[in-house]
Amino acid sequence: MHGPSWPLGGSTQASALAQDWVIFTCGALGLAALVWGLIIFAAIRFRQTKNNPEPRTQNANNTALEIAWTIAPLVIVIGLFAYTYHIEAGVEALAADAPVRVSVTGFRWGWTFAYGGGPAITGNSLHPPELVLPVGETAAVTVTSSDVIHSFWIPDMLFKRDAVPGRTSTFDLTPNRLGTYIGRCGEFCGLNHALMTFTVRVVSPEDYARWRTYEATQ
Ligand SMILES: [Cu+2]
Repeated sequence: MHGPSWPLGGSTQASALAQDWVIFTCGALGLAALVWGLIIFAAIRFRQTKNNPEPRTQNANNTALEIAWTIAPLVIVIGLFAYTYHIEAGVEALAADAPVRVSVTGFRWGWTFAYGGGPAITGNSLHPPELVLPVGETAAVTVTSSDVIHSFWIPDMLFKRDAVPGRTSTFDLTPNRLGTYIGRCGEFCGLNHALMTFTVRVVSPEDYARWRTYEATQ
């Protein structure tokens, strides 16, 4: 069972999002090193000593520097925005012919996973349901709710989508690691919100086909 961890992600979409996260984090660390480095350098280099009793000359302005430190952050922000936009466009893209189709319905307090032309798995807070997906295959997921707003959330897949009554929201999920993942409701929806869990079991395509056949006979 994978709990919250270093965000490797469990799907191709999550890997793309994790990559974005790493770029933001490395960028922030690089910038922090520059700022802290300059502060520490200035504090040591220009500190008051016996040989340097007076403060150095203070410069009121430096136009070239001011232009540089206005443009540099703008360039960084625009770059991060463009890169994130590119990543999210890929994450939000829908495959035309996803081999797996699942309709997710949230309700107080549980979930139903209905497979296109196949079984519908329902569970509640006492018996959380399990979503079974084949590894390496794209699942087209539609999310809705039958009462109040819930949110379909698999923390390790780095993805959350609101389940809004009267609306259907669609996204693709392509699991790329075998295992069992914890799922939760990510939107406070009432008394048993915290118990509104589910699991996602990512299996081989062969095991998935066997599971579908087994469910069909139940
Ligand atoms: Cu909920």
